[in-house]
Amino acid sequence: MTMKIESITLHHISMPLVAPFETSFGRETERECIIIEIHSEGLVGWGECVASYNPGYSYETTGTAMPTLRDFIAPLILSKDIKDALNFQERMAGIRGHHLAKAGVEMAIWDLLGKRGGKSLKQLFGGARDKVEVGVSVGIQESPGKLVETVTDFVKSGYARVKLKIKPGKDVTFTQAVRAAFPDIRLQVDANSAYSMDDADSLKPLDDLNLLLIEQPLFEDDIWDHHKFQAKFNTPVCLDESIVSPRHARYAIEMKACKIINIKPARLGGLSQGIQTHDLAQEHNMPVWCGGMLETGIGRASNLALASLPNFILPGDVSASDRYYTRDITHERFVLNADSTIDVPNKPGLGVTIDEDALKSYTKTKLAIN
Ligand code: OSB
Ligand code: MG
Repeated sequence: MTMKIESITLHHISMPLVAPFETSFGRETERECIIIEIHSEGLVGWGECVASYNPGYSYETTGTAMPTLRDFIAPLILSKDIKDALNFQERMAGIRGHHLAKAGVEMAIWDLLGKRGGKSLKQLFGGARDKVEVGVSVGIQESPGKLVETVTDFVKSGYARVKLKIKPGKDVTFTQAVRAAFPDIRLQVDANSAYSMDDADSLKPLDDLNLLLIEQPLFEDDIWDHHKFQAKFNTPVCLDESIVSPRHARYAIEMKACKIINIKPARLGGLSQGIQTHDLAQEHNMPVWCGGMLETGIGRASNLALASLPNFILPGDVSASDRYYTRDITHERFVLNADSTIDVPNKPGLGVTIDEDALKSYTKTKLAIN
């Protein structure tokens, strides 16, 4: 069977979030991304490039991903027979970086592979569960009181694990307030690289709050200082930004820079790279969990399939659709079960169908390449 790529269409979209989302690198009220539509031999595959409008999380933006996809990635696969994700990765070897752009295309290829073979992504990956444990990532709030209120709403709606975004000045007292209000909840924090080693002592009170983990306290390209940070803390350090390939995961493991890894397949360069990182961590008895990038239903379906793998031991940042969007671009909406889980899609490919009217209404630019 062949899988000749006939056309690639890029949909640069912007969707209003149900509530603003603030991290140490900025505040978003709209979420931008690029939806990738690939036609091949009578089938349509969909993918999501999670680059956002500014380079706060990653150097890639929707603005850099559009020409990278058009001028460099698409020409390497158009009219070609793409056998599988590894064959796609081999073709990308000459393009340095741009993982978010590559990952969006790889996702669409997986969707096509699944649809062609009548298998869900979970089946293709060898997933071990039909539902995955999830939590909610709570943006920075103006005061500890406001944060406790916001967390209370999420706990009431059923989230059994809460992640708090922190930044200098809005860290220890904010986290202490939530811990005091919820003595038993599974709680963790994410700094998105807002600190340096000089701040480690001021963050030390976090070590008394029984947190699951402290995510990416230091620079986005650092591994070694995270080793020094981890040595000072009992709470496990979890790396997000710093792990940009399975190779970086190995560096972090060998350097003892973290005890947990946040897997975002996009940051690693694609779902295949996420799976490799999962397998490597598993060999070293290091738990992983699935991070999120405020995905649409397309990327959410992909994350759920990935998180069905056995070493995704901690709950993922894969919340229900209504936590992000009033109207999504997939007909399917993901709902939170009473046990703080979300069902893994089980239809062929990603297992979602596109609401073309919604997609059109959010589109800023559409570019067909063939
Ligand atoms: O660091 O995990 C992060 C969103 C955008 C960029 C970076 C991060 C996040 C989140 C959101 O935490 C997680 C979600 O999709 O719910
Ligand atoms: Mg993070």
